[in-house]
Amino acid sequence: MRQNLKISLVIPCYNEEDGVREVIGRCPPEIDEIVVVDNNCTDRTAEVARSLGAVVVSEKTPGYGAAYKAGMKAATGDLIVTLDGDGTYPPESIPALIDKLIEKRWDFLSACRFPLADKAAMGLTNQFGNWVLTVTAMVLFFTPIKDSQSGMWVFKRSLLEKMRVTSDGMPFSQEIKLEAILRGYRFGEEHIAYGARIGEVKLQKWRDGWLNLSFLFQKRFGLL
Ligand SMILES: Nc1nc2c(ncn2[C@@H]2O[C@H](COP(=O)(O)OP(=O)(O)OP(=O)(O)O)[C@@H](O)[C@H]2O)c(=O)[nH]1
Ligand SMILES: [Mg+2]
Repeated sequence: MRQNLKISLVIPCYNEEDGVREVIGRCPPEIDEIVVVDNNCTDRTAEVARSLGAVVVSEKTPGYGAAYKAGMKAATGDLIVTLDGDGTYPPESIPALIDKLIEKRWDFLSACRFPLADKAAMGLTNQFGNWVLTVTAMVLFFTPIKDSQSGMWVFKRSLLEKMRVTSDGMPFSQEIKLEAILRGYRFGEEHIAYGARIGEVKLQKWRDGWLNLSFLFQKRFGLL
């Protein structure tokens, strides 16, 4: 509990047995429920997560968005917090982010990775890709945003009733933020320290970057 609210943490995982062990180990006591989504893992992600007290949801449809849809359906908290199962986002910052959401009366907080606390945590092509996607989102949707691709959010679970988030893949991340903004929810960003990844890279940067970019145009022009 934090601010008298029940807190659910949802972690999508595709083969993150080492990462998820570290992430759960770093979770502060304020988190009431940890939902780990096993997205066709072929390693011991599910066993590790269960042994550390997480609820494990199995999702067969591949993809980051499909994993999140299943995990959010299973979450029961008043607030949903998300991050990757790879140790890049700081679980230690969750209580402070919740306090910020309440203090600012926001409905949706997105943790902003830029400027990078650790320059080595993200390659230059990924930094450039993030910049292109964020600027495109700003221009197409006339909205200020600093990090459209961040995977760490804190939001009221009740928002899920109104938001229409469709993507099963990586575009889910920008889509959920744009949905929050376009539906008129109070949206804000707060800086966090982003670190280097544990385990193998899953993102296919050129393919996923292109899919994310074309998704923005499809959403803007009502083609979804
Ligand atoms: N890429 C990818 N990630 C998935 C999938 N299903 C679940 N995930 C998890 O979603 C989270 C985000 O994916 P990442 O591969 O870390 O993507 P990223 O953070 O943009 O890229 P890097 O951390 O730099 O590799 C991780 O915890 C993944 O394990 C999937 O089908 N594809
Ligand atoms: Mg990651």
